[in-house]
Amino acid sequence: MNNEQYKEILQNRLTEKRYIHSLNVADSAKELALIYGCDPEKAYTVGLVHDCCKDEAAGLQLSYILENKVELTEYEINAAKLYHAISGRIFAEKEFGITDEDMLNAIRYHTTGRKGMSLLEKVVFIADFISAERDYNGVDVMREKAKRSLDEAIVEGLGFTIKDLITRNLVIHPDTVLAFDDAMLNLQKINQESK
Ligand code: DGI
Ligand code: FE
Ligand code: FE
Repeated sequence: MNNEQYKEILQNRLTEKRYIHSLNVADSAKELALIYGCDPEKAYTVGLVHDCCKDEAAGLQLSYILENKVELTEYEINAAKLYHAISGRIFAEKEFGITDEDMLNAIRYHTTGRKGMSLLEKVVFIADFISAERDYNGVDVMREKAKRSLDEAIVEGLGFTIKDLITRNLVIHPDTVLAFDDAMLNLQKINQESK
């Protein structure tokens, strides 16, 4: 299947708002891929499909995940917002025919991030924060950091997410913490070298 076919399916699966978000994340991911040197076409496609299950009811996503023999950890079961990354990865493989492991991982980890993310995973993770329609307080800083360093942008973005989760009394997934620390350690290594 090609991007045009994905778009047709997504337009039917997603609200208009989320469909526009998906097109914008695809554009941002391609732009970042060109800056940081990973495959721009893979980045565009992953950006396009990354939220393919997000507008499905949580209960349906959960049964789809379990039907496909994916086990949820205790950190995931009560965090319905995390389901769409897991169900989306399954859908992308089964319905979109995507087989590239790196692309599938970029979908799977686009919400939490994880330790040791590939370049493509980082690019998609950050593209989701800076897509054209995003207008939260601090999006300009995120856009600047995204151009300068993916690790800096990850620390900024996850710092924002983690603070927000704490304020809302929600479970912070271990992958979220590990992604933050991993990016922070990378930055500290770079700072040490320049001392
Ligand atoms: O799907 P999008 O809205 O474009 O963005 P996303 O996939 O990054 O999802 C953001 C949501 O995920 C937001 O409501 C916060 C939630 N989230 C991200 N990391 C964690 C989390 N929720 C919990 N409980 N724990 C996390 O670690
Ligand atoms: Fe998402
Ligand atoms: Fe998204």
